[in-house]
Amino acid sequence: MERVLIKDAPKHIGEVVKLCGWVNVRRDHGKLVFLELRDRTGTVQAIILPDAPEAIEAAHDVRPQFSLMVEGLVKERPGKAQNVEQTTGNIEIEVKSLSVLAAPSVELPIDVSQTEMGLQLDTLLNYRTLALRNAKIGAIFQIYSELLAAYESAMRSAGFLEIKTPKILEAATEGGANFFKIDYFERVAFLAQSPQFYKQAGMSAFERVFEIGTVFRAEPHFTTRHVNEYTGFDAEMGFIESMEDVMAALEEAMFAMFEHIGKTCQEALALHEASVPERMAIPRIRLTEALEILKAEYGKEVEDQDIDSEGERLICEYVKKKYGSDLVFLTHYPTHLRPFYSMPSPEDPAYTETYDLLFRGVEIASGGQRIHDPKMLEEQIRNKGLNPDDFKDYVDIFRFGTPPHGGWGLGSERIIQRILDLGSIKEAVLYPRDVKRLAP
Ligand code: AMO
Repeated sequence: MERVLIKDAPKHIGEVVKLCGWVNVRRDHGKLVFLELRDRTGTVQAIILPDAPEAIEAAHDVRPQFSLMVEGLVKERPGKAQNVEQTTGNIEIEVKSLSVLAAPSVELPIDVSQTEMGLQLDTLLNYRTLALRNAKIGAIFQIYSELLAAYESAMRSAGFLEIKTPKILEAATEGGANFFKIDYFERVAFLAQSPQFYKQAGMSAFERVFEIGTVFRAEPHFTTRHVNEYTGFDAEMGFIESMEDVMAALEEAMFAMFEHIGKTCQEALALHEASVPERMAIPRIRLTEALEILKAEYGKEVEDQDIDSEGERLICEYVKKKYGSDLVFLTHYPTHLRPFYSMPSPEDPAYTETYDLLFRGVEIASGGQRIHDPKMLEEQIRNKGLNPDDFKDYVDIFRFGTPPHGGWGLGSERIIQRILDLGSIKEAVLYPRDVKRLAP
């Protein structure tokens, strides 16, 4: 007999079908045994009646998380209203035979059958492989899978070529100290802090490129929005007139992703009581103006002309109230806060043609226009106290003739975190890495 998926079982009322799955819950009522069975498509109730003694016998030791194969009659559950579309919730499987494919060989450390497990994040991460079988945790990764598909599809539709760039590098890309050094045969190498240089090189050949790739950051802090390994959604595009073109492309990609998730993940979103933002123009505010708003509206002062995480939360609150938008672009960051490759603003070189995109209180993307003139680039490298000789391969990209261009780096897990309002970004990473955690 061919296996039937649980979601298709309602099409087989009155027939005997074969199902495979995990036991979510077992309940015994007198001589009746009820099993909630789960496969990749859903859950269904299986019932073992006393008139199936072999099945009763086979089910004797069955407990949650056993992997089973059952054959049974698909029946409407008693009490179902007439003319209602059949779903797995209003059928049950009357088991005729049952075989155990695999049984846990240890006592289960956590019970994943309840939607709300009420456990600490650390416990859930310690038993991650089991915790992922929980419906609400599993839903995060169903949405994540759709996010990956949606970004790829949105970028391809907009004419971007998908590339994969190296993650073992000769030099650190983003400056600062948050890079990992590794032994590379006789030399030292660095794990990529971003695909910045290679995506610009890709753009110089293909005009529009995007990457879905691993990013490594040696963040020594414990925060709710940093991990040491994350997946970046990067993009770079050539022949731009200004960074406005780049923000428009990012805005389009964001709403394409939100709309796709809204359509394909209704059940998963409902489990988290979450929804995606409606399409609307994303407000753009200069950073200096945002800092004035913070002072005037919230009495908040900042240091170093920079906005901190509290400031980001408050400015999002303000934008939501004033414009009804869950997203906001903050633009024109001061030069001293941005990497050397950022294009200085033509009207005032103390500022840059760069932006951050904030979503429901948190920065999810950074980007801007880049310097494409090699002389200007070398000057900016020097201005940052760095040596142009250390960036020769990078500067060479621009010696071959490169159009005005820009792009973004978008943190994929932060998008999920903000859509679902997760307490920590780690909940949106399958096996997160932080200062203390390297396993599982
Ligand atoms: P930036 O360093 O701002 O910019 O990173 C881009 C986006 O990546 C996400 N992010 C992180 N997510 C989880 N854990 C971390 N430790 C972490 N660090 C960053 C954030 C952030 O907005 N090359 C530039 C981008 C560009 O200009 O194209 C860059 O890497 O969502």
